Amino acid sequence: MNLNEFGLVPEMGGRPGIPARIVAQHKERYELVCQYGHAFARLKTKEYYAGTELFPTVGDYVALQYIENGDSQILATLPRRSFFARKEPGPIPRDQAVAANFDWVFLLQSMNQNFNPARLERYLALAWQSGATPVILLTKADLAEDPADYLRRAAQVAPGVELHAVSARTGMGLDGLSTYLQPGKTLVFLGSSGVGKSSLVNALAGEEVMTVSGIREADGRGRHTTTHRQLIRLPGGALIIDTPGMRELGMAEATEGLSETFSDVEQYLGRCRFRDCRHEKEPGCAVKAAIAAGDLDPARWERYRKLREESERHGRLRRNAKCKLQNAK
Ligand SMILES: Nc1nc2c(ncn2[C@@H]2O[C@H](COP(=O)(O)OP(=O)(O)OP(=O)(O)O)[C@@H](O)[C@H]2O)c(=O)[nH]1
Ligand SMILES: [Mg+2]
Repeated sequence: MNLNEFGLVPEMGGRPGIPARIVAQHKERYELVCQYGHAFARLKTKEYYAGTELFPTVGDYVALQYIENGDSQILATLPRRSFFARKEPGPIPRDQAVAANFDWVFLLQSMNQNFNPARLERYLALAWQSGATPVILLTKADLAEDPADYLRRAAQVAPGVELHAVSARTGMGLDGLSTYLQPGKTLVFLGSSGVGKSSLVNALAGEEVMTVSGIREADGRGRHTTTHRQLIRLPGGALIIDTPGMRELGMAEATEGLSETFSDVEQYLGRCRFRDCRHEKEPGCAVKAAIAAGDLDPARWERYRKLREESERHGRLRRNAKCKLQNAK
């Protein structure tokens, strides 16, 4: 098998072993592709548990010691060109890499109760931070009386981001995705359970590669059908990472991602009379002036402020936790 069919393989940088790409993770066992085809592997514990290597995630390229009759061994994680991280759910201030080495982050929301522009802002900040380009897909367009209205409301919180209305059921809007679905390019699908991520993978693949199941009628929520991340190669050669719907998307540190997402808001920062303006009651505040003039939506300003606080807080806690660990050594 030619590994280039699974994307652009990075340099091995003199590492031992052969390159491979992770297509799925099942607890401690990884499924991957390499020049010999599909294989299963486990981490070489010495390197990984000594803390010198980043734990691989789906989409990662790794250096592999191939073993023909049994599990191969993952020796190292090769440098990533993009990765999507969120704050790991739970009390420990750690980041969790959801997927790696993709060209586009597709953020999916469906045209029903799931649609939520504030949640979209949160996803966008982390998506821009990933190093790849976000694209918004508003799914289940067949259910909406007026899909253009959803597109308009999403565009208000996503300046400069490409938006598409699609339906896996009718095929509407799928042609518009062909610019992204190029051979060797990788896309990751992210969004709540039930928005139709796997249905869209199936529609694009032209066959049922992922299991799909109905949403709960009462509140429109999904049933967490997809339980592990999976990299799928479409017949045309594009690669999609399908992910399980996320229950919560905790902010990782995303300073650049927030700047990109909220460039319309941040343009007012640094224009106040006082350099240390807190944008509360100070005279000459450019933010308050923009709100008063109707140029800046006060609700968007508040959401920006909250996300930034969350991002900075997580960064602080994470660094402190690291310092403590280092001191304890
Ligand atoms: N009407 C309509 N229903 C859709 C569409 N796409 C998906 N659905 C339905 O939405 C439900 C959930 O679809 P899935 O593809 O399993 O959703 P998912 O995002 O993969 O969910 P998780 O795997 O739980 O994260 C299923 O009943 C699908 O048939 C669409 O375009 N139109
Ligand atoms: Mg799914």
